[in-house]
Amino acid sequence: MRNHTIFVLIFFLFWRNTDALSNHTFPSFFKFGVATAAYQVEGAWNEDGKGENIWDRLVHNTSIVINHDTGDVACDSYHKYKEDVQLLTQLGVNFYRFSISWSRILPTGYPDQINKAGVEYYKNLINELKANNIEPFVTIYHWDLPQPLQEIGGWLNETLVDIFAEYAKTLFTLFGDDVKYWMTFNEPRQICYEGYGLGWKAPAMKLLGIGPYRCAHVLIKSHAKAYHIYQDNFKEKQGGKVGIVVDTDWYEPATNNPLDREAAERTLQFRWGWYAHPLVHGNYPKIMIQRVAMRSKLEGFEGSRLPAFTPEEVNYIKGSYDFLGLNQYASSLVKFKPESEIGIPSYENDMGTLTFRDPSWERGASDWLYVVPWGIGKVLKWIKKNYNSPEIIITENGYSDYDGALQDDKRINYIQGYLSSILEAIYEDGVKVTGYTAWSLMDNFEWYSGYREKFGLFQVDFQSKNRTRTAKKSANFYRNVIHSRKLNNVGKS
Ligand code: GBH
Repeated sequence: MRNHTIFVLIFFLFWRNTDALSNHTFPSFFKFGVATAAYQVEGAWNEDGKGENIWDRLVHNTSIVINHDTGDVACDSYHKYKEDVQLLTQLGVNFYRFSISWSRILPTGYPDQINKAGVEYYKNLINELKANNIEPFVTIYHWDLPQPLQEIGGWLNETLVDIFAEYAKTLFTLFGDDVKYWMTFNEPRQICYEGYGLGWKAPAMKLLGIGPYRCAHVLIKSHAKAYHIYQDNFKEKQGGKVGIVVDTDWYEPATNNPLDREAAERTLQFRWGWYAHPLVHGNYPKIMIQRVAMRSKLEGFEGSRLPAFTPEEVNYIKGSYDFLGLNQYASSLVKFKPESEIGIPSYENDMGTLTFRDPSWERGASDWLYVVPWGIGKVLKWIKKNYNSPEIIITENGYSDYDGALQDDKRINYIQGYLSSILEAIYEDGVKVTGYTAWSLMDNFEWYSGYREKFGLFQVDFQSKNRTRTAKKSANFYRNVIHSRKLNNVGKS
């Protein structure tokens, strides 16, 4: 652990290692992994004492998900985790990023009942990983809130701060001897904007200009509290790291016009800065505080729709991370937009920019997944510059298709292009990227897109009871990258 940190430090003192770049070789401390999330792969939604969560509720009670697909069985990883670990050893990954299902451990959401079978499942998974020399990277919350906590308002209720902290503490206590990388939240923007703003994801609330900010406020405080609990009670003994996972597109100004450039920067602030700025600098980005206050006032609100942190909270939140996780898939172009009329409060109008995609960019199956390898390099440089050059782990990156074909050359090109851009950011710009995670180990339940969009390195046969897994060509490709620690054929596509 210590050695690793010192090595990373020394490396970045001498980062102008252009030989390594021309060889396309990854630094020796750089780790490779793959990711999944509990609701997307586990299945067993009501087995062995697991409680109901907001995704169980959403798939069973609404028609939001395509084809009425559900995660009831998904990849059946709850029963097939040993097989999953075999796939991981085939790839030769250094770590596996998975999430823990809150309601499998605490069926009511509260720590009054601990579900033994749930604890055992994750102990078994972790033991199996360690027996195969694979490090567990654990996401504490990947979108599946226990339903009883939704009944009291979910992430709009401030008491969730304490409840989440108790859940996190339970996990540190149960698994912290073996888990050294913790991520509190996966993509808070999706939780808050799509869950409490647009209503696309559970709990599917449409509270455009109100819900997302209140949710984010509670999440950020929850994150900070979990971080401090770890710092104060576990860090010394367990020696792990705690971070958060924030996603963003790269936002490229559509033209060189200063107005477009300001709009692109503002979009990054509303997207990545919304969460990273409080953690690194103690508060929301200035432009966000200004704009939400300005529009709130014109709309007739007493105060800003963006809640404010107290000075004590600012101190408590500032610096509450050991690393930042970055999920990065796509890019957008941004143009200046004239101020929209005052009407229904909305996050989009608070941001007040126009984002769109270059029609010449190649697209995956997901309507937002444009293939822009240089975008990830620009995001990394931008984070380095604006957020005190943090340790960054790429916690997700990947490509979707519809057919889940074994000959998935487009996925290979995608990963190769993005990895190449990451290498450049490390060697040419000194960005402290210490790991890369491919999304996903296998095809799985893609939220409102059900089983239609497939991201896996392994194909899953969802028609078979067995949920048979088969390696795609990309699994082979990724294995070779990990084994050689090198990118071959860069530039070819
Ligand atoms: C991640 O979400 C999730 O963590 C993971 O569970 C999921 O399976 C995976 O990626 C693949 O989707 O700017 O309005 O065009 C990433 C989801 C979806 C987040 C698109 C940003 C932007 C839509 N991303 N979204 S928009």
